[in-house]
Amino acid sequence: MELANKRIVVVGMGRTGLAVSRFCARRGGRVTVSDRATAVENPDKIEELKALGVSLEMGGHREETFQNAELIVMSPGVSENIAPVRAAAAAGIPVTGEIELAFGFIDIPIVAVTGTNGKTTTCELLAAMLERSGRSVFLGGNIGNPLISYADQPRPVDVLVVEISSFQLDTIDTFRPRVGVLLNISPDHLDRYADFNAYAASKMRLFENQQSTDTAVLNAGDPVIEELSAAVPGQKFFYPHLDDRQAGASLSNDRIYLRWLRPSADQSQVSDSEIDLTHFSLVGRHNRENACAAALAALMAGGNAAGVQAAIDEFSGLAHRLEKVGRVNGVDYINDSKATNVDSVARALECFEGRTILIMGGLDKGGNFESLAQLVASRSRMLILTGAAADRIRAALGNVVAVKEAENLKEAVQMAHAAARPGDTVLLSPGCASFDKYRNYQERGRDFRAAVEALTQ
Ligand code: UMA
Repeated sequence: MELANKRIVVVGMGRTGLAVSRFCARRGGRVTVSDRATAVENPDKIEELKALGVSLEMGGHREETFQNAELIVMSPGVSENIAPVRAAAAAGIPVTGEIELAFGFIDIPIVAVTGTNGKTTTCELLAAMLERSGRSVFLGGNIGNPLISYADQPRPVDVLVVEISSFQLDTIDTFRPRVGVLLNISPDHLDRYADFNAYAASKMRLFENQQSTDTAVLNAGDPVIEELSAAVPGQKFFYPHLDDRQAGASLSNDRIYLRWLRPSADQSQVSDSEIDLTHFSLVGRHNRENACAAALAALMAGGNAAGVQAAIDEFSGLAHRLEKVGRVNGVDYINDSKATNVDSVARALECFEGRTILIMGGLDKGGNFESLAQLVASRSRMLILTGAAADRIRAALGNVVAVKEAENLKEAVQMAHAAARPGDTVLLSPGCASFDKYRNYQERGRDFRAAVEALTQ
C-alpha cells in the first residue's frame, strides 16, 4: 500500500496508535492521530511524533478530520461504531486496523493465536518451542508489542508469532496466517459485541483468508469451535483428542501424543512424536491443552520435537496468570489478575484442590457470573468483592458463598489474610477488566503482590 502523501487518521494514541503513526509518517504519510482523551499515557512520545510531522488531535474525534482522511487506521480498543468512523466509512473512506496494515508489509510466515483465554501463555510457549528448535522468532500483537513495529523495522527472522484479539480481527481484510490457532471461545467483551455469536464470529475470522495449504489448530474440546470449524478452509489439526483423526494431538495426564503432517513438496508425510509433561510447571488442564496447541503449531511452523520438549521443560509461566506471589502462615497467595472474564475464573478455581478465598471485581464486561455458582460453592470459603462490578457479582453469587466487600485490593488481601486457614489459597481472579481503578491488569496484579508482601512487613 502506498502511504506517501496520503492523509491518514490514526484513531487512538495508545501503544498501537503510536506505532502506526510512526510507521505511516516514516513512509511519507500525512498523519493525524486522534484521541478522545485530553492527556495520553506516553507524553514523552508526543515530541517524537511531532518531530515526524504527525498532527495531534486530543480531547475528542472531530468529524471533519475523519471526513478529510484518505485512510483511517483504528486502534483495537476503539470500536468502529463510534460516530465519526461510521460516517467516514459511509462516505467511502477506507477504514482498517493495525494488523491488516502491517500484514501488507510483511512477507514472512505468520503463526497467529487467538482465543478467549490462554493466548499469551500459548504464544510465549510457542515462541520458545520454535526458538529451542533453532528458529528465529518475532513475538508480537495483542501481547503488547504491535505487529506494525516489526513491519517498521524488519529483522531477518524465520517466523512471526502473533497474538490476535477479536478486536484486531474485526478490522482485517486480507490478513492470512499460515498457521492459525484457536484455543477456546467463551463469553467475553460483551460490552462491545452485539451478542456472543457476534464475538464468536469475530474469532473465526482468523481463518477467513486461509487456503487449503494453510494450517488450522483447533480445540475439539470446545463445543463452539467444534460447531464453527466446518467452515475452516485450511488443513485442520484438532486437540486434545486425536480420536480417529489422521492428525492432531492427544493429551493424557503427563504426555502429549502428536501426529502431524510434515509438509513436503510432493506429499504430506505423517510424523509421530511424544512430549513428556512431567516437568511442565504450569498448573491446570487448560495449560496442558494450551501446550498441545503450541506444540502442534510449532511443528507445523518448522519446529522439531526436541525443541518442543526443551521449551516445555523450561517454561516457568507468566506474571499475573496463576502466579504464586507469596505464602503466609501456610496460605498461598495467587495473582491471576489477567483473568478478566468469567471463564478464566472457572479455569483458575479448578486448579486448586483445597479451599480458596476468592477475590473478584473490577470493571464489568457483561459476564455471566451466575455460571460460576457451582464451582464457587464447592471450592471457595469466601468471596471478597472490590471495584465497580461488586454489586452484580454479589447478586449472582451471594447465595452460594459468604461475601465481603473491600474498598480496594489492599483491604481485600487483609480480609483474606484474617479469614484464611493453613492449606487455603487466596486467589485474585477478578473476572472483570481492571480499568475502573487501574491502567491495566499488570498494574492491578502488582498492587495485589504489594498488598501480599505488606502482610509480612
Ligand atoms: N480511545 C479513543 N477513542 C475511543 C476509545 C479509546 O481515542 O473511543 C483511545 C484511548 O484514550 C487511548 C487509546 O484509544 O489513548 C487506547 O487504544 P487501545 O485501547 O487500542 O490501546 P493500545 O495501547 O493500543 O493497546 C492495544 C490493545 N488494547 C486493547 O485491545 C484494548 C492491547 O491489548 C495490545 O497489547 C496493544 O494494542 C498492542 O497490540 C490489551 C488488551 O486488553 C492487552 N487486549 C484485550 C484482551 O486481551 O482481552 C483485547
